[in-house]
Amino acid sequence: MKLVCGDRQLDLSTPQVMGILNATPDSFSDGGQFASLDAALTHARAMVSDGASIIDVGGESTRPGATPVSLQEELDRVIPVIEKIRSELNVCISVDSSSPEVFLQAKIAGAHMLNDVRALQRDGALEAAKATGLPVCLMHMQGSPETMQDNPNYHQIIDDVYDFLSGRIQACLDVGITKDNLLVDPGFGFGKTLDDNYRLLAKLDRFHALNLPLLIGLSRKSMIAGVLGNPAANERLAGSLAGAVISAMAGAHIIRVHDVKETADAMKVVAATLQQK
Ligand code: 9MG
Repeated sequence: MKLVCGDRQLDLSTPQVMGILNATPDSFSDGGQFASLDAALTHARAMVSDGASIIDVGGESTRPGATPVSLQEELDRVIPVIEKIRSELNVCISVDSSSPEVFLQAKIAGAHMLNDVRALQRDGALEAAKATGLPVCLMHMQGSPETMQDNPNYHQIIDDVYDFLSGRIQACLDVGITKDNLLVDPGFGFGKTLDDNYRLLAKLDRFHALNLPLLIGLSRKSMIAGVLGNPAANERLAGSLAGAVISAMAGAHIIRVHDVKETADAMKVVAATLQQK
């Protein structure tokens, strides 16, 4: 399976690692804009050298309880980082955003792919995504980051997430986005209880019926912490690797992570195993 991302192609026949690059002010502390840009580039370069084939650049925190940023703030955070990575590194760049204007400007800046945790539900998002011609990952979220963990509630988690993704795929097809430009993601941690998350993980293979590449992100999330006695974020590596391996063995194509080197090593073991199936 291949994914065409602008002028690049991603080979999805083995699980690919997407490295997380948060272009938020607290992520690259602060000797001014150029120091932050250099720090972002240094981080991106390290992730590429550690085995990431995609760098996901985001300027809005979507953690539970996070408050939204303005469009201008988001643009100011992500666009220079995308331009810098595009000019210096040979890697697929994804932009983690839900804003139509960010999609359009990110494409001009050199992004290869869109990653939308709101699955193109904002006004104008479907049309803007179509205009970019870039592949887009449609993620499931119940509610919004501000309140999504208050009281997650499903009739049947697997069917509900599946039906939501089916609906968003259809909405994309209706505006003329082609199926070969879509990926799906069940959205671990986005409006889900601990049980919901593990039910989704256990049944991940159900989502292959959508016939699209599957992206998953569970790195360092509360679903990992929740079964480990709530260690700090930087103490969740082993649990995150377990989740990545379970997902890739169930056929996930792209794994979105903080710890690229360790995950890339784990994915080599998964790939060697899957090759023998
Ligand atoms: C931006 N972001 C945070 N978590 C994510 C996840 O699980 N999947 C995707 N696609 N994006 C995410």
